[in-house]
Amino acid sequence: MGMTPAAVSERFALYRDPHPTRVASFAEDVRAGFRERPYTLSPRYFYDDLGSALFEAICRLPEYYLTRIESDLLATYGSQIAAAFDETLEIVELGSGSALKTRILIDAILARQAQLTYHPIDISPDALIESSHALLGAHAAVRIVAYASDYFTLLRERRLHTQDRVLALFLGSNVGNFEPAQARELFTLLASALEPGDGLLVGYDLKKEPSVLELAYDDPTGVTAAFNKNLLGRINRELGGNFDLDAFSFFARYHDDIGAVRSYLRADRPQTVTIPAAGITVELAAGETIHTESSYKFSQEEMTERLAGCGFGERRTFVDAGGRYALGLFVAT
Ligand code: AVI
Repeated sequence: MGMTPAAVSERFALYRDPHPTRVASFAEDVRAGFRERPYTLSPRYFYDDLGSALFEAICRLPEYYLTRIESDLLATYGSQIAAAFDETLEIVELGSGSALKTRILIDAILARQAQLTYHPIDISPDALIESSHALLGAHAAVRIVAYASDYFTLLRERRLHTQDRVLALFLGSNVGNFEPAQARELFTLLASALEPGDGLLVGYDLKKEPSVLELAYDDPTGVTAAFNKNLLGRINRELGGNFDLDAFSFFARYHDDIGAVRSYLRADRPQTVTIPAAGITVELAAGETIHTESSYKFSQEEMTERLAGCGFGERRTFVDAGGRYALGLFVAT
């Protein structure tokens, strides 16, 4: 990122953002979310250690089909995706996390070329180091150039160190957690950071019956409820709050007008909560809600049209037999 990588070995470089854009702190965001009604908390704060473990459990729930179908689609179509490009490929991944699913694609690409450079981008340097370590151990032919950064900043400042034809990955239906305007900004930035002919693979959840979507986001085992309530637990642990987690219920609703499942915590009785490190006291009426997340769903036509507006043409879209989830392969124009 305009500087020497912080961690270097022959096969691993880690660039840290030298001037990280100041991001609002947890306390500031919590204060902002309770400043006006309807109350909101940002889904960005789901993923502390406990929240990440709960998310992994969600990915294994029978009702949360997204992760499983995406892995199956990658396994089935990975070699066709790799074969869609004639040149040596490098992978750039937005929000790489543990990069487990990426390995399926890495294997498919390595069946066609001897070596591969993988560029994961993630806000957490620890997650990058851990996942890179595991990947390097498993793949002798992989070299990693990692970026610990917010990806808007990285793309805006054009700091990617790619050399060959790029296949950018935005998997896991992560696009669904962005408001439409933010998603447009991200894809437009990505298009201008790529060369014409570079690829983009987007994993997204398809629109379907609300009952299926609502079950995926409000599972009967209560794992997703615990995942959402952990936001309140995290406020208690880190900001000294006194939320009574038992006094809240969780629910998720599909909103047809915006095409998104919205998740909420609802106060079961009137309550007054103090959050000392945010310097606030929050009053909740019985039945009052806190919006915790939106998960947007798309038709194939909608995704193709949106990406066309950002500088990407559709090459091919892979959908499972049940028509539930899509992997869209696009090319920068
Ligand atoms: C990470 N993200 C794409 C998940 C989703 O489907 O919106 C987060 C999640 N929330 C509840 N279940 C899963």
